[in-house]
Amino acid sequence: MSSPSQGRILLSVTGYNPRRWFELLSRERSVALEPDGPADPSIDYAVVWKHRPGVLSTLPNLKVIFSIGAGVDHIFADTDVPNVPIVRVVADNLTQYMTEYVVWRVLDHQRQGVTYRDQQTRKVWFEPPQPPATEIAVGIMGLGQLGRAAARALRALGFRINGWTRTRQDMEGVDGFHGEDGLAAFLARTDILVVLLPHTPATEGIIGYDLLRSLRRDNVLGGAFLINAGRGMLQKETDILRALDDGTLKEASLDVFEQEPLSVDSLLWSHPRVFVTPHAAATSDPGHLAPQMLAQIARFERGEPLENLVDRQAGY
Ligand code: NDP
Ligand code: OXD
Repeated sequence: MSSPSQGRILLSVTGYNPRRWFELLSRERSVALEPDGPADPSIDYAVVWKHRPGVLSTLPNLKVIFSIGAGVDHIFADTDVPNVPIVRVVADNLTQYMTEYVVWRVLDHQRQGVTYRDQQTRKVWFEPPQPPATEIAVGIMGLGQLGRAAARALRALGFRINGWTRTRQDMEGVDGFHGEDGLAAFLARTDILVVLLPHTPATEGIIGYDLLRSLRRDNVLGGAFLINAGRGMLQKETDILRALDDGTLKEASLDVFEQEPLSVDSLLWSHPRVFVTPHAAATSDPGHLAPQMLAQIARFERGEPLENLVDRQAGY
């Protein structure tokens, strides 16, 4: 139970109903949905998803910001974030969901789901060539918590794996590339591109026509494929449509979009070779994460270090 001496939590969420988070965090702490006035001294912690810009800088005693997601671009969208530690989500079940999503989409592209669904609507009984995983290279942009787990699962299925990171990362069974200098070589040997990067100033708009044009198209699958479950702001959707329509890309699976929800006017919805999901690849589960945040707060108050801290300089 909360006691009056304990710092309160501000729960600042837009875009969905935070009721479940409120219930779970309230089991141990007093939780506010808005500060009590312009300089509320009672709030020590903030738990946020797309919070109201400016609200955090009004809190004189704020000690830690907890992101409800693994990505923290929603926090830095506010240009006035106080200089306190930011903790992001790292959780086994989130990683598992993302691994399932990536494996699902890679296998659907490899095993020609688009072709078979089309054949079924036309009642066509035809087996196209089935290239094995061992002849297909999946290139993963971002080998962090999520990218590494996806790489391990795809590797176990026999796919060849390339990884692209900001700093050099060595991972067994993965051909590693890093930095701007490593990008061209990474793309040139990638058939299926999986994007699991954070959105930062350095990655914004990186998935454009020139990048897609650099993927390997002359391969056993007869073209290049894009899977983006990182962030929509990494991609230029007009470039993706152009690449699909001129054969630069064969198919795309997109979980994230420049604007969310995706506009009903977007041509991506009805493109026959695009698979759309509503930012649902790996959803933060409050039942799993709220206790984790409360445990971190308790450890922090005992003077122990916080885990899963964001590097403000790098932006993720
Ligand atoms: P991590 O911080 O663990 O990993 C990020 C990876 O991206 C690292 O390998 C990092 O390189 C690399 N990276 C960052 N900037 C650059 C750059 N400029 N150039 C090259 N590589 C770069 O993040 P997670 O794996 O936990 O999550 C990744 C992203 O997935 C999140 O930021 C979020 O946007 C997205 N996400 C989407 C969800 C969904 O449902 N669609 C759910 C959860 C997360 P290095 O190793 O050198 O640091
Ligand atoms: C996240 C997300 O960043 O849900 O965790 O996208």
